[in-house]
Amino acid sequence: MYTLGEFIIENRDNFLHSTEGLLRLFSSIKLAAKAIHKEVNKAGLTEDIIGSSGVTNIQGENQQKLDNFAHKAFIESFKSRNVVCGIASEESKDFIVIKGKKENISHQYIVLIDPLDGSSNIDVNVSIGTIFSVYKRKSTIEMDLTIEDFLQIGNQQILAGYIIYGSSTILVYSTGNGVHGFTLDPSVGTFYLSHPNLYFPKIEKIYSINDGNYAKFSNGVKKFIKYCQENKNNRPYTARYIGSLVGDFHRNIIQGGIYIYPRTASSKEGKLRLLYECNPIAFLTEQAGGKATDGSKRILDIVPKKLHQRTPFICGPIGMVSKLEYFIKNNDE
Ligand code: AHM
Ligand code: MG
Repeated sequence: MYTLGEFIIENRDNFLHSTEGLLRLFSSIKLAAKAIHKEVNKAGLTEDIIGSSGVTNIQGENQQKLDNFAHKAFIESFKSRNVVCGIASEESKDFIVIKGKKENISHQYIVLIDPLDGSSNIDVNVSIGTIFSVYKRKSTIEMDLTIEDFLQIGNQQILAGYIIYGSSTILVYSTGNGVHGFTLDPSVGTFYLSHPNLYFPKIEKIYSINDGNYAKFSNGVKKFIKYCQENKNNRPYTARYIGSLVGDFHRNIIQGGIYIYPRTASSKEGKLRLLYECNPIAFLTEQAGGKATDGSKRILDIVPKKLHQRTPFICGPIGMVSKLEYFIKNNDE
């Protein structure tokens, strides 16, 4: 039974940056994840968790109480470990600067985070998650942070991952050497290695898309859905959609499937956020032998222009994603 900490130390040669920094980052992430795990498990018992906080967030969406709790839990946890110098969160308009001791070389990481993804699922006991992404700061340690420290291209990520609060709580991450999952044993509060080397399986059987938006999809996307539904040559596709990116992705990486949130007639930029959701999931996708694009461009090559930028998002096994790109290219462009 490998703990997450033991695994990091054992595999330290695979991480090109400071092992101490990585351990501190995970110390913060684990602490906040455990606090959220505990709150999620009380949902329904206390008024503090269920429902809206009454605030509209920067995304123009109704912020849930747990969104707010998760945002604060991660900020406080990162502040306490002297490893992160700046955070941008899906829940806050501007980036947050964390002052640290200047001489500490570990104190140079930038975190981009969606503290509670899939929040429409909180009140109905369906899986939700946290998605995180880590970069080295671009400015020197003597300078103030600038927006350029946060608007980095996805292929510069040094760590990306998610925590799924589902039937169990699982932390999945990659530092660029495969994708590994650790399950929380709540009785001892420890994450143990449970899913080493996650990789999209050869058999592709799932497509995940909110087809309630069907009328607003482009012809290419509509044709791909029909392609998945037709039973030619015994193609085995089935549809599964939770409405929680972390939950949908976690299932798809284990069982083999594509996740699609395309642009629609009413949302030309799509719905998902490039920096907090798409880049980290794209990083994991590629590390697991898959492909992540916006329909034609690799997600990890997109140059971000603003913090809360949205993008159409497709990720999954190479064959399925390439097929969808083919339909888009031949019907929409
Ligand atoms: P959120 O960050 O506000 O929770 O929104 C992101 C979520 C994703 O987890 C999910 O895949 C998608 O929004 C679902 O959107 P929809 O309800 O339009 O299908
Ligand atoms: Mg989200």
